[in-house]
Amino acid sequence: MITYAQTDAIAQIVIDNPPVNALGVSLVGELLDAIARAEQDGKVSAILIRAAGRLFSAGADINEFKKPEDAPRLPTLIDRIESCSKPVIAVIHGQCLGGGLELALGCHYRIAARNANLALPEVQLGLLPGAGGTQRLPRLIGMNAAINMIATGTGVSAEKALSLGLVDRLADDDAVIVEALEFAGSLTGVRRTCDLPPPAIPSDLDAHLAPHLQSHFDSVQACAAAIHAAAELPFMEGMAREAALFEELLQSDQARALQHVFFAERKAAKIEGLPAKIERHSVERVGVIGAGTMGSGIAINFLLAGIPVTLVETNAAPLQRGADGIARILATSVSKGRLTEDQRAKATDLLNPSLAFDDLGQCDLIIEAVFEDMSVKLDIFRRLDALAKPNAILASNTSFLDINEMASATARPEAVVGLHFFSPANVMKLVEVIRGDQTSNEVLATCMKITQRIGKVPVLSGVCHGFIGNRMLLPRLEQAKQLLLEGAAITQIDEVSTRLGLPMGPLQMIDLAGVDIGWHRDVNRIENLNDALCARGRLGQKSSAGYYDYDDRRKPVPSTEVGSIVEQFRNDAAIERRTISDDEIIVRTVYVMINEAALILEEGIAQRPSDIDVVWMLGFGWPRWTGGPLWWASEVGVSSIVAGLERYRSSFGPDFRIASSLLKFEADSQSFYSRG
Ligand code: 3H9
Repeated sequence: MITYAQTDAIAQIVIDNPPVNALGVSLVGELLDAIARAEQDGKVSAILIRAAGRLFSAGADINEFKKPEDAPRLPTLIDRIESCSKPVIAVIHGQCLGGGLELALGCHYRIAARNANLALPEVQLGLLPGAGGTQRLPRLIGMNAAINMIATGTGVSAEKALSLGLVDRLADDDAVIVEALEFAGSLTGVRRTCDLPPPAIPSDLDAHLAPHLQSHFDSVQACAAAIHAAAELPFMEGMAREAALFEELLQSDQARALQHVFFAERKAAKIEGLPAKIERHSVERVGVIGAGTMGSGIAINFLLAGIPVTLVETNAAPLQRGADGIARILATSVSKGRLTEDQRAKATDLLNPSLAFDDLGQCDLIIEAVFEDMSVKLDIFRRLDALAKPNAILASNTSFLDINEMASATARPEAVVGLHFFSPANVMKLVEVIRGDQTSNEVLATCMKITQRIGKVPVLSGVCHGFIGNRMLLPRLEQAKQLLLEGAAITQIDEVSTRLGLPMGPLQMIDLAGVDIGWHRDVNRIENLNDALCARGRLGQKSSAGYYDYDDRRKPVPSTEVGSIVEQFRNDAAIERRTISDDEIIVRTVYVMINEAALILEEGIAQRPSDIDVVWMLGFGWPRWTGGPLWWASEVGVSSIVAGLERYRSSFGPDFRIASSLLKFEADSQSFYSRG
């Protein structure tokens, strides 16, 4: 796990623990031994700590937080490195994260390759840097810069690290070891971060902290407390304060939830039962059919990943609008500093807008993103079958429609798959990869890989109406409208969700998506509340009016007009208005989703509960600090969920049934997750 070598008078300790050089207990033990060996060796004048592979270290091993107390601990190792009598130099390349950066901070000097990224992302795991990071970093780079890194987990480039004083030297990627050896040879003494004076408290500290402290993450508050300790307490006392805060966070519900999220997002891309060695198709060129908001957003992902895109439309005007939209989004990214001008230019060059359907014949992956009409989709798949390359993957971005039916329009159903992006497709991280009855393993494996390559988190779903995410959404939206008719206020319904941490309630979500989805505009038929709103021109945020009125800044304000529409509907349907409790709203708009998720799992539509958590966190903004809907449901307790659903059973309509798996969990005192 580590190798030890000596070049002239320089000892080289190399961390070699693939895939990410996590600093687990046994590695820490080996490093302690190696430092002792180098210190005792009279022929060694300085010590390099570097790493094999593509990165320096991802930090402490997250799987090992539950290891017994007497195991060799990272803080002990780092203190040992810092107290070493010979100069110790960290040689950093690639990612240097969490405990990995803390180890580097314990070294006396740091040299970084230009490709390095240095970060303390513990806060995102519900933790704080617990191996001295909160005490050493502020001493090195000052309070405000340290707060930015520690309280947000945001990384800094090697160049920025140099300007902050976080590293002492930069080197080209392939020269960093040679330069580190030279640097080590020139050093005559040690320089310990713990000996630096405490950081000065800046006059604008409170203003600087304020935005961070609004976070829902308890870890952010703890980070702020630890950084304060760095300024106010002697080093050793600050370390003790950090350790106590770390222990407290480690036991917290949020930390367990956020670590669940970390592993859930990585597990989601894995398909159960797939052979370990599977041949993936190569994807050199992508075709996108439809240059609307969705198609353009999808195209941007591939362009930014360096993959050429043929964007096809039937008419020149929408094609031009799509290309202009893409250009606008790329330019905005440059102005916001998210993209360099060079990256923008390269992405733009890779776009080929076309009116010729036949151009898709060059593409390895073709994604249709036209409107949700099965007959249009069937026609597209028939035409694609006739012209696409033999190995091409034919994908639909449908949100609801049947992938198997589309596959049946081709003579190659094994090549047909769903790739359901979420809007805005260039921003949202989620892609549901829909497995049709005959989709081949090779096609699925390729889709998992290519969606990861464009920076997305793919989740496998079987075919059903709405797949995983939207299927859970539908009963939630139905119940929200029904609750409105029964007497709940619009704001009351939505606030139950926002209090849970969701970015918006169900009625705000209808406004965002468009009240007119499913509206029979041509016949102006009014069958439900949404239709009635549409008939008054209240189409949602896009018309500045839906369930709410919206001002210029899209702030939702309750609408009196909607109140009277609801009133009229209530009277027509002879529904008696009553007082509705928040408890009822949570059961009918949230517990009902948990029930749907249980059915989704029973039917094998989702592979595992954690995939459902990922879909709702990344597709719908479910709060990460609660671990996703099913992690949250396990915390609430399945028996409470079942009892709630029983209590309001009559509200859910005649076809409603409580998932048998929920009833079994209740009977066995189990849940979606077993608690360790
Ligand atoms: C810490 O340091 C606490 C200290 O302050 C105090 C201690 C007292 N541990 O993401 P990938 C696994 S807390 C264990 O797909 P990439 C990951 O699960 C730590 N395992 O690769 C996956 O496993 P599998 C603070 C880890 O190239 C495999 O490695 N550090 C760890 O897309 C590949 O990962 C962080 O929060 C870990 N620390 O991204 C950094 N990290 O193959 C967390 C990864 O079975 N890590 N694995 O699915 C990352 O951000 C990314 O993994 C990284 C690589 C950028 C490094």
